[in-house]
Amino acid sequence: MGFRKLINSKKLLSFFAAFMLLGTNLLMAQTAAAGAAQEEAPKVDWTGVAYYVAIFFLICLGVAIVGKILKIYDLTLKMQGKKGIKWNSIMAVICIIFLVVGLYGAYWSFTEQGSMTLPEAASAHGVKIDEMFTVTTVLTMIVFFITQILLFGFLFQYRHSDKRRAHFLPHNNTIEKVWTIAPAIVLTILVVFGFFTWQKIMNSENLKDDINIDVTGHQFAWELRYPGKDGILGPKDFRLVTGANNLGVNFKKKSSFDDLKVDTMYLPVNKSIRLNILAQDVIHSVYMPHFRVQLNAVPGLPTFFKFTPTITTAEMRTKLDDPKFEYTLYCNKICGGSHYNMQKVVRVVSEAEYQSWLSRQKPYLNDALRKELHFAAANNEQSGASTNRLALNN
Ligand SMILES: [Cu+2]
Repeated sequence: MGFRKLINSKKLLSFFAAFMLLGTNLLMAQTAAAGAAQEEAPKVDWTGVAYYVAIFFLICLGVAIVGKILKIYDLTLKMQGKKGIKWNSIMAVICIIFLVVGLYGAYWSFTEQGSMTLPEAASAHGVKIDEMFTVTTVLTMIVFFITQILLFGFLFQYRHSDKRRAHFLPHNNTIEKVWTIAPAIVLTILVVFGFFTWQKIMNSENLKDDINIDVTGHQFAWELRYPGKDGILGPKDFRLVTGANNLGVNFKKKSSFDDLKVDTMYLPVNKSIRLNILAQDVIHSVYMPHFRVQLNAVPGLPTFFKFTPTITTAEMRTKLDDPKFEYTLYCNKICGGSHYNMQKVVRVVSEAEYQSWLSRQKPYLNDALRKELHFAAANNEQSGASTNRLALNN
């Protein structure tokens, strides 16, 4: 029983939690300081988690002390036969202050942080996603403002008064029905609206003029593979992955020979792009915020996303008045320590620029790979496909 009491003790648990928090914070601070020590004299950074926790506890202590003083003052008033402090009125006023400050906070976050939202969608389906987002935000904001004003307004208006008696309302079917059915209808409309939009976006038909691009994630980079002149990406097999052939492209198949390895993702404007999304180790996520594209890359579960870029990089630079603007492909699953490294520049260009860029790209089948695979045509670039027979190690 003694032990049970011990583990149920709230004080002890709170102390343990505070201790863990401080300990972790100190440990993190030390690691950071150790890294910094090599370059310059270690600086003690007091603005860690523990600093804010301490400030919070101090504020709580301050509030508790003021509360106690008021309580004593209240008791002395009563002992002198006077009327005590009107706590209900104080609470009601605090509620109104909370409402006004809170509403101003919501307004402030819209006006201040609102400028941090993404620029206009640069893809055809992105416009629909933005519309959906706007409708949902407007609807929820209307509900938010009405409910908050009613909630705190009622708290103020109907605070305790000796002249008024509260009505006991144990159950009311009409009210229950209204607050169950009304949100259910609104949510159903939103979900159905979203479902149809998603169905339109997820066009699963593999059209001939789609540009197929393989995006493979591994810790910590994205690998991009474009089809060559034949427009077909060669097959891949994880058993063929080696240092040089890190995607495991099957070079027994002819369609693999002209595949291209690229660094920057170039996309022709107004063309349907099909991203084949793959992962080699852990779950990554293809995230291209400007095109409103995001899909997980799961090992062993190849998937794809089709979209059509509509605004070129140059046009976007003029629109944003930012000559250095680049579209980017990120990983937005925290997939490990260097996850932040998983970024690729995406450039949307005209068809002509795209073709000229494509002609300058290097084939995936480079010299090192030819050597590794004992490729017959290692020293003969001119040889046709017939001599491109492979003698794999196995
Ligand atoms: Cu990742």
